[in-house]
Amino acid sequence: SVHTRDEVELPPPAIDNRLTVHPLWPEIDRISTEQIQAAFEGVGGEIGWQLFAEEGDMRMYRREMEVDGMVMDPLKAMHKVRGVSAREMCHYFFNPRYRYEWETTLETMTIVEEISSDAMVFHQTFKRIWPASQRDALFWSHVRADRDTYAVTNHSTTNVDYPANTGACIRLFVTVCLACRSSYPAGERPTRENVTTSIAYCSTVNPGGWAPAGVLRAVYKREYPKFLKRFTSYVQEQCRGKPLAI
Ligand code: 18C
Repeated sequence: SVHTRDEVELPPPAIDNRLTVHPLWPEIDRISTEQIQAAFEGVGGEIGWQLFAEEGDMRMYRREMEVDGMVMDPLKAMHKVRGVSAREMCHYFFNPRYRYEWETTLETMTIVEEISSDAMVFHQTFKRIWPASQRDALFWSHVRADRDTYAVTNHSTTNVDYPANTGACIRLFVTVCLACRSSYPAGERPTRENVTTSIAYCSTVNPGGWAPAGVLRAVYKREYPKFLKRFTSYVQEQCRGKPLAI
């Protein structure tokens, strides 16, 4: 075959038929559609969004939100990355083969179910932050092309084989969307040299149980910029010298 292993495993341009017959499909489709639509909506001037980190083309905003005394600040980040496509970005974010290489909060990752080429269920445990209990998460992950956008949506789910709050971990709940759009000069062919990808990353994490607000907001402020910078430069490194996949 003329395809490399990476090329055949890139996110498919259309929804995999195996996903559309899965019991989770209606939820996966609804939440992914909502998340992708909201991802590139502006934060500038909107009430409540505050800029908390800025570096080069990266801007991170949060909205302070507490529910029953628990911090659940939604986060929205915008970034621009040169030399990689939206599809490549999403490939590295979705595919578990690369996760330990860029995800620094991770302790363990288990594939719970491989639904289709574009959807999986994961169980993850995270590094413990003193003085809070360790956290885990169980979530589906779905990658799709939606008009000019490639996006990965992750959202918490349940599974009888992975019950919450039975061991050392407290289950947290997460909704994450990484939405990406490529652009290149009009009239030119896209290449590694002229392509730029705009990224919108949105995340809401419900800690699931008590966590000191001050510690949590400090972790949040440190870890989100670290994640986005590390992940985007990881993808740039991985793609260097490889043919561009649009
Ligand atoms: O989106 C990201 N990663 C994806 C693939 O893993 C996936 C993951 C989502 C889970 C995000 C929740 C991570 C919680 C981590 C808690 C422990 C951190 C320890 C770090 C110390 C070295 O979608 C990238 C995710 C980037 C995560 C940034 C950190 C967000 C912190 C939010 C608060 C979490 C509350 C946990 C309670 C801790 C008590 C103080």
